[in-house]
Amino acid sequence: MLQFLHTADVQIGMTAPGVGPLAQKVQAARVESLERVVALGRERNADFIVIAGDLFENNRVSRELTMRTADVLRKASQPVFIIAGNHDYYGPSSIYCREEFRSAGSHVHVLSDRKPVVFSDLDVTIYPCSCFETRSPESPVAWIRKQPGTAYHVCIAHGNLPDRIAGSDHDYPMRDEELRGLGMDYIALGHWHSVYPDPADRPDSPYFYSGAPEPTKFGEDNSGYVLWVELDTSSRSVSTVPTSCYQFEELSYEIHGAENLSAIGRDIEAFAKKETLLVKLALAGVISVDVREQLDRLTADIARMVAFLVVRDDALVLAPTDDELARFSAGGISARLLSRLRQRHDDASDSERAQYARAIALVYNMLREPA
Ligand SMILES: [Mn+2]
Repeated sequence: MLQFLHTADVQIGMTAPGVGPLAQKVQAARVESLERVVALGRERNADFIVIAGDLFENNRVSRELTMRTADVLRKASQPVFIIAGNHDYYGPSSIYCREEFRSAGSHVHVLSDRKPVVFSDLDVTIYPCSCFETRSPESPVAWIRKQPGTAYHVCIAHGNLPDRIAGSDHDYPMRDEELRGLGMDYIALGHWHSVYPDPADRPDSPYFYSGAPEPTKFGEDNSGYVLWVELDTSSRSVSTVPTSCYQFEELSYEIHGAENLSAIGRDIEAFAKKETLLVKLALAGVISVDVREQLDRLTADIARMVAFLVVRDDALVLAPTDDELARFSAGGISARLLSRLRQRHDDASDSERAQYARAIALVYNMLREPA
């Protein structure tokens, strides 16, 4: 029986653009996610921990952060097997050659050579496939020939499956059938930030991406997990364990009236942990000035509730109602301008309507500003 944790793409040192004042905390959460993986290893009495590349964002991560990472790994109570990914690729300037990283200790194995490594006390042969540059058109697993000698065989690789993502032929491509043909008990992959495949759906897959233990941005599905693997000579089980601190949610709404606003409020309310929730609201539709004002109050409330909020409203256009237009003196030039723009808007072709809606919003906002 062999049991271990599989993680990858911790991307320590990555800057978190687009999350404003939260950037530092989101950055710190990446090291904290590694701490949780190490703690899980201890709790579950893992035989080892696999880090399948891109532990670091690049080879220029600060000395301080490198030392902090080494410190976390030093506390692991079992061997840690690391390969270099395409971000922290192995070479003379590798972060893994630096003194501050080496302080992690001798149980932390950076498996930089592409050759089988036997850990006889665990009865396992590891086939590590480190990266040596940022991109490569060659398969990182092409060199592997399964060798006899141990009960278990585990491959660790970092790259892409071009059969699933077209145009990724230069990111260390690996073919599905190539991976199947290796005869491994488990292939631990890194590079994708999402768990793939879902072990609940495809428990017999020869390979798995663990995804990043902490999400890196909006729009990343199934990120924030580590995989727990149990191998027996006749069976295998793979399951996900949540490790993330922050949750990135991208929500889209079509808004036409106040009734759509309450749906947004309800959806946000439904999230259990708002203090670690980052929300991107993508809004589209045509709304009156009154609805716009209600929306602004709602988003201000949401911003106070969650860790971070960004509102994308380029596709949301303002169309003042007749009553709203009447707030301007009848027959005055502003009312005439607005009503003509609205007439143009109503008569315009589909492709031109949006520009008139934007013009109305712009003029309306300028007119209602105090002089
Ligand atoms: Mn990568």
